[in-house]
Amino acid sequence: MRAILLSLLVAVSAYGQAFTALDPAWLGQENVSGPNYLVSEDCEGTGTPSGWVSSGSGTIDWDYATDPLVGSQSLQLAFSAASATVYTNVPSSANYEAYFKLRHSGISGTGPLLMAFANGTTTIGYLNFTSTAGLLVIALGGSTITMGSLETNVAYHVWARYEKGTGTNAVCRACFSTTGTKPDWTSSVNGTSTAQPNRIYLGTPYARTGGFVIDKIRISTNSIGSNPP
Ligand SMILES: [Ca+2]
Repeated sequence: MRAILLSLLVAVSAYGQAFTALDPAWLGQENVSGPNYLVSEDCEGTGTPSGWVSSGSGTIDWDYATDPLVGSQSLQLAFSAASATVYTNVPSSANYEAYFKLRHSGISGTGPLLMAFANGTTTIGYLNFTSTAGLLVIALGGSTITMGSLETNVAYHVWARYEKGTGTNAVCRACFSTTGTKPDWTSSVNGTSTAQPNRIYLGTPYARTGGFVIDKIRISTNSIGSNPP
C-alpha cells in the first residue's frame, strides 16, 4: 500500500501541485472496520434515519423496496423537473472519504449533483453526474475531470475522497466499479477551498429529471477499501 501511495505522490506531483493535504496518519489505514465509520447507513427501517435531513420537491424515499441495492430497502431519489437532496452533518476533519452503492435510471440536464463534501451549505468537493458524461469530479475553484460513463440500471460501488487544501491544493477524487473491488485512484482535481468538510450531501439541488437509488453509505476520515463492511 505504501508503494501505491508513493506512486500516487509522484503522479500528483507531475501536475505541479504540492500534496501537503495527505495526512501521514492516514498512511496504511486501508480497509478500516465498521466501528471506525462516522456514518454507516444501510437505509433499512422506517422513514428518514436519525441524523439525516431531506429537502427538495422530488421523491425522497428511504423505504424504497421495489428493487433495493442491499438488504430490503434503499434510498431512492427521484425527480421530474425537481430537486431531491439529503445530508448529514459530520465532525469537521481535514480528510474525508465516502463510499456508497449507486444505480441510476437516466438523468437529464447538466450538472446534477450526486454527492458532495461540504462545509455547511458550501460544497467544496463534489461528484456531478450526467447521462452523457458519466461521473464528474469537481473541487471548488478548480477544474473538472470526467471519470467515465455509468450505465443505467447497473449497480455501482462508488468511492470519493476529499483532502483539505491550504490555497490551491485541496484534492477531490473518485473511483467506481461494478465488482466491489476498489480501483486505484486514477486522477484528481485540485480546488482552492481551505475549509474542512463537515457535511455530506447526496442527491441534486437542481430541478432535474431522472433518479438515483443509493445504499450502504459509509463515511470515514480514514480510507475505505474494497467491499467495505
Ligand atoms: Ca439497504
